[in-house]
Amino acid sequence: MTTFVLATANPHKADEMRAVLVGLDVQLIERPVDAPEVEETEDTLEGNALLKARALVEATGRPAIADDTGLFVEALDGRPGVFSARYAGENASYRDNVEKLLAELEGVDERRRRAQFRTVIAVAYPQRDPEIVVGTLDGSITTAPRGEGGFGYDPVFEPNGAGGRTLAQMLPDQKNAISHRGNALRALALVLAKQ
Ligand code: ITT
Repeated sequence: MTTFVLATANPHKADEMRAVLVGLDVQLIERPVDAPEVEETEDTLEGNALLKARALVEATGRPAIADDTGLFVEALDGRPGVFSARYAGENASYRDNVEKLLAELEGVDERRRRAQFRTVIAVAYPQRDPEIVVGTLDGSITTAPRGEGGFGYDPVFEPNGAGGRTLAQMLPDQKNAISHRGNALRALALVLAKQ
């Protein structure tokens, strides 16, 4: 059984990763509390996922799994994209980011509120080349937040074909079954199964 360290400092992400990878013959361990913080200095999700995974390999000597996710909104030319965590400023809360997004989309009609969540997962190893997988989810941005579940932009993201519910109005398993992160993790499971 291979042990991987989860590079994420975001407990919501870690929970979703564990839930989707539960059937695999791998052990997932939490990021050590004293692991150095990684500045996300790259301008792509791939670049930042690799930075985070490689930093954890360096800190722990073990294979590491990192996720970098962005929300790409059509009417905003793909913003907030790779800057989704810091959209409303360096220490912005989820609520600040959601409010900024709704303000920027004020008056934008439904068709132009199309958006995509994209997750890139990088696995880095001490002695071999990294693996990269991608997962996406298409949907649109609502005009007001709805639902208490999930995290981040979930209350304003309505996936296509989800009966009008936002991701925050779904149970964790329902979100994981269709989400960007769930899709990336299922692709990762296939890659790990071949190793
Ligand atoms: P780590 O870098 O420690 O993994 P992070 O929260 O900083 O955690 P990202 O750099 O990938 O993660 O930032 C992406 C932001 O996008 C995150 O802060 C959330 O606001 C949002 N986000 C990521 N995944 C999401 C999801 O499944 N649903 C809603 N919002 C999400």
